Amino acid sequence: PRAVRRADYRAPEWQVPRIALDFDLDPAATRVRAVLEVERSGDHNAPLQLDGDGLEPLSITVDGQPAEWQATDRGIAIALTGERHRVETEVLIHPERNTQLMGLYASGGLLCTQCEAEGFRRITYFPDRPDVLTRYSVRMSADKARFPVLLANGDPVGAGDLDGGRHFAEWDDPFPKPCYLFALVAGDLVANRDTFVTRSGRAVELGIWVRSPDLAKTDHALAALKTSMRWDEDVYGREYDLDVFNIVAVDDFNFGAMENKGLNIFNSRYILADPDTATDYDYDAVAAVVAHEYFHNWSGNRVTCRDWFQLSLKEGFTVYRDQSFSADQGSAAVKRIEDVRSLRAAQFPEDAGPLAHPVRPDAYLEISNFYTATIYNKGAEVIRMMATILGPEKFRAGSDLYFDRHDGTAATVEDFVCAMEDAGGVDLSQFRLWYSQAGTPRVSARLEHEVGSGRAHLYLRQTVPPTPGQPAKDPMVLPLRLKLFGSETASALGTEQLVLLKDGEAEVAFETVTEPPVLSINRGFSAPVIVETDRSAAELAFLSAHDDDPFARYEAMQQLMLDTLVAAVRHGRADHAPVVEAVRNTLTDPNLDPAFVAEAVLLPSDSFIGDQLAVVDPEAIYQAREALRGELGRTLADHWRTAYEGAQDDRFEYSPAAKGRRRVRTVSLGYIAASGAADASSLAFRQFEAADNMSDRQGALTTLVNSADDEAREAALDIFYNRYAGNALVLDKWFSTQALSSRPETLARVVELSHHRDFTLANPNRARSLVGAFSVNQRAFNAADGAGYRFVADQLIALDKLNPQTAAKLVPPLGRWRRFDEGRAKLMRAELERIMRTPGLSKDMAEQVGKSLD
Ligand code: B3K
Ligand code: ZN
Repeated sequence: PRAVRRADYRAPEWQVPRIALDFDLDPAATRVRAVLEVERSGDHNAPLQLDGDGLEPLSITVDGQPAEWQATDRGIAIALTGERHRVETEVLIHPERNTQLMGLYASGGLLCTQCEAEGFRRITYFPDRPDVLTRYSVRMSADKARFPVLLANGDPVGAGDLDGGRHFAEWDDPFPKPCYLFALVAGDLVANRDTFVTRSGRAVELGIWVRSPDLAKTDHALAALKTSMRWDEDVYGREYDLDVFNIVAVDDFNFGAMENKGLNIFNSRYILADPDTATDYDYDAVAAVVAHEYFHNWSGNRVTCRDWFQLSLKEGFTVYRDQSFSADQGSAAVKRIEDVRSLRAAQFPEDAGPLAHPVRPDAYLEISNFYTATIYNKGAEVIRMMATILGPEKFRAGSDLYFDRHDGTAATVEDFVCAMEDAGGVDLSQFRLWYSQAGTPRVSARLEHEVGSGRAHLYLRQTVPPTPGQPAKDPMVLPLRLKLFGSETASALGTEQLVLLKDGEAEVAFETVTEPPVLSINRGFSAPVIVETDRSAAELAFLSAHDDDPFARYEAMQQLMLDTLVAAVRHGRADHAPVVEAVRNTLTDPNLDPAFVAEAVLLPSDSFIGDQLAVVDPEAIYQAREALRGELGRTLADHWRTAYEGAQDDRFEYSPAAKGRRRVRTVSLGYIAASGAADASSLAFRQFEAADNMSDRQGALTTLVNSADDEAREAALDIFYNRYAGNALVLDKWFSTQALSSRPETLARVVELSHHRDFTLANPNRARSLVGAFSVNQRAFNAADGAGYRFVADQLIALDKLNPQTAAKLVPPLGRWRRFDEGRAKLMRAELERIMRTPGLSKDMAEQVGKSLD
């Protein structure tokens, strides 16, 4: 396969101002008729190139006459003589055979589409690139009994009955859009409906469409939708623009959801929620994804991307917008902690490994592989830094300017940065390196205090590590929020400063530092960097108790835990006392929000500990972490009990405070179990049985699944399985909880589960719940004999035949071989090589595996 390069971008030679699509829907064979009005763009003789993938052409005409067309490596080419033509094609496609879930496919009795990034070419011949903007009118006909509901983008304009038990519907989308935003859904669906009145007084009909048994689980999503619509008006001045906004939930979906104009299609896991089946984490994720897709209506749809290298233009910005939205709905501090935790879990390793790429990549083989944590989450951090540098008013002015200038067009990352510069009156030339240089910058910070003069000096230094194709880097602009605290009075020494570190090295001077200062740096995680300081355990403990930025407080505690755990892995033992005391302090501080406490007392994950080490030793890391957990559990036993009992509610309530209490309960239960208390498993079992909500139930199940009490563990798993048999989303939890278990028999269990009658690779959620979850279980996946690697490779080879996109997403854990000892590295490479040799390997997998081996 040939790489697509950003530098090769050429504007389209033909535009398609209008298309009329006519679908004769049938799961086995659907006939698609397309009438394209095409228009020559500029002075050239190039033929019209239409993409097509797996289409069976029935007829192709130009201006009513059979066309002269050639098959090309990516579709067809038609030589045209005039400025404007009417090109008509008719093709046959087979939704039921579509296991890739790209294009038009069948899921649980529905027919639905997924076109981003390049699925539209699997539906009809079309220039499948985001800079071709077209007005769509769509007609669908289908069997009325099987498919009573027919939805598409835009507004409904007609419907009626046809002969033979069929019916039709017509939809019109007045907004020109790229074909990746096209969607249709046909099926037996019911809607949870409501009306939203925009701030200019237009009424919008909202509908969340599901199969009828799921209707009761849609209230949360609907409420989140209305909250997001209002929020985007209030915070960004963006109003909704069509008369209807529909969301459909489907069970088989390659990722979270899709922002098709006026017709979002969702993985059902990000719509359906009720207390019995969804955890608090699920509730939050539903609201965040609903908001994210809704926000795309402006950041993505009204202003779209010129080419796929600009993907972060819509994704980074929209993630930033959904993060800000979620922060406004509950605890902003806890939200920031969660976002940074997932950045560190997914993006930092990506940026440090063989798949590292800039936020605006330069080349790809398969664009689907670039829907990454770097494009999304690092992209959001880049937007956040611009917001920090500009301040809220100028940032808002910049976003207004961006939307004004580029509404109705396909824009670039450069356009966004220019709008920020123009509205903010700032020069972001050097800042642009965040888009072109990959790798996580490292900052070292050393603070020196001169007791006599009352001066302090902060010495900062930055380095950006080499990444594939980028051996040498320039210094970047790092906005570092920092503050000093006096270690004697425990109060702030001056106000917070925003330092823009632009050079390799810099020095910041502080006056009237009258007592020994402690450095609080990168507060709020103002820059997505790794900070190295020489702060002692005592200083970190001090900050964890006294810093007035909650994120910085959390961060100090994490650093203290990390230093302790890394020392334990390196030397086989470490002084646990400072961590124990800091956790005690946090647990007993009556002024802290319980939700914050629950986050702050959690130890860093096995894999984040691994990221700090030159060579990951999964077994030693696991032992060190368990030892510290046990020590915390035993030494603070009474506190965990008090916290556990104090956080008990009589009945489920969905509020930030109640969520915080549930979180404290489950975290405390985990520590009680880690302490080895004799009653731990009966306590967990009681919580498991008494729970009136999934957070408590799954929290208890996780504790039991990790426990050595075979009887309790197996009983809980059986009860859980039987209670939720038939509920796919909850069974996913049953699979993933076992795949994430720290029990020594996890690998054997996972292999057994891969033969379970409820296991299938055909459903992406299910595949991820077992294979995806297992491959991030650092200890089990990295079993020294390579059996974990072999299992995952076997599954990926099988999955690639069905669904390359979902398979390729699961490659990165195997690509981490450089981080391990020689024995494991060899075993991992052997599995990657075996995958690479598989006949008929997809382009998706070839790219991911090939890069992972390099
Ligand atoms: N834009 C879609 C993602 C499409 C992924 C295609 N491989 C969902 C989102 O980010 O909102
Ligand atoms: Zn998105």
